[in-house]
Amino acid sequence: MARFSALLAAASLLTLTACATHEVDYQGEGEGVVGQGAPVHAVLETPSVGTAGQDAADDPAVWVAAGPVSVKGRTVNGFVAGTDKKAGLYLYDFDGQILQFLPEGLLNNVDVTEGVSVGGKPMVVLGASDRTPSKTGVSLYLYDPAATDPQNAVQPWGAIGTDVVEPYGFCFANRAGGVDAILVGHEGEVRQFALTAGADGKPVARELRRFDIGTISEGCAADPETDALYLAEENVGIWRYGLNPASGATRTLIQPIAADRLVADAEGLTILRDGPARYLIASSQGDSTFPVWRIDGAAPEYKGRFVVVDGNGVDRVTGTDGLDALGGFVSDQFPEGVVVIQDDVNDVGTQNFKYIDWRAIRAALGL
Ligand SMILES: [Ca+2]
Ligand SMILES: [Ca+2]
Ligand SMILES: [Ca+2]
Repeated sequence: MARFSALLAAASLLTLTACATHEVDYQGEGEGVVGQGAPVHAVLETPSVGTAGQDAADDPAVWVAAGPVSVKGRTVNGFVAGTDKKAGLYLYDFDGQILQFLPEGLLNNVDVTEGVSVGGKPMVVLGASDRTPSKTGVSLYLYDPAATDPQNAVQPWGAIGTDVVEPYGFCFANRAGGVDAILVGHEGEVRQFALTAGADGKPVARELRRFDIGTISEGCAADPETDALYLAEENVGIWRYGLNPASGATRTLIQPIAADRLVADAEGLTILRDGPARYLIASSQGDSTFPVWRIDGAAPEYKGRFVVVDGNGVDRVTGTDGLDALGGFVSDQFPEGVVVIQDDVNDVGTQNFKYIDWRAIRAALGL
């Protein structure tokens, strides 16, 4: 995403001055050197996002339903949401095909959660950091898993307004006390909100906590079971904060930027549950690898790194911004979980998302 070293080499001083507080997208400057990691390949990939010259895939989110649901007349058992940060939000099925596109503007990071009822109905909520100048905050979307009419789809719900200049990272935390929405600003500003639906059915966000990470940050993943909130500071490393707002700004650097482990930028973060175990997976964007930690114990335990190589007719993955993972049964192709990863350089067309079988990663790392 940020790729500031490449950016500085490529951009003119004029451009930098004009965009001092805004991201300039990394585009097609080469795939760079891929670091050491256990090789896996993707099972499938989505179509390229957007249109020619608009490389803009950024961040996915995976949701699996308890049973068959309907999206735009298609019967599926869940979906992958993926942002095109220059155009809006895609919904894909577990075969990588497009179910829906919402032309919602400059959406950057997206996450999905259950745990919110609207008008007494349990709903699926999607949230995305929104850099559209007229909106800056978190744009929210609703999906009704019980509706079966042919037009049932993800729909705009509302927004959380913020004082963050450039909304960037975003994740939900489904805690025992309710759902929190956590926004990370480009400059490392964190805003944590309690998200509910009001009597009028509209979203209500109450700020619970704010703190500053320090410098440019994006990746965000919550683990309510251990009361942990993991945040990636792109040029510093991965922090663990308390998820409970009462923990304030107390934090531990679980992984500094370091050769052969986590190479700047530290980008996307996600957590996958596999039986009793939970794993934190990060995007080490600078060397196109994915370090993994087991996090259900007292302290994170590093388990190794994987790389996504060419295979099964799908090109390798490099320069990843966002990723998301879900353990357990997803589909026949992903019976024990899926990891969806943004690919910065697709072999044909613009950027897209790759789907990896969790079993392949587990085997490659000996988990
Ligand atoms: Ca995400
Ligand atoms: Ca690629
Ligand atoms: Ca491809």
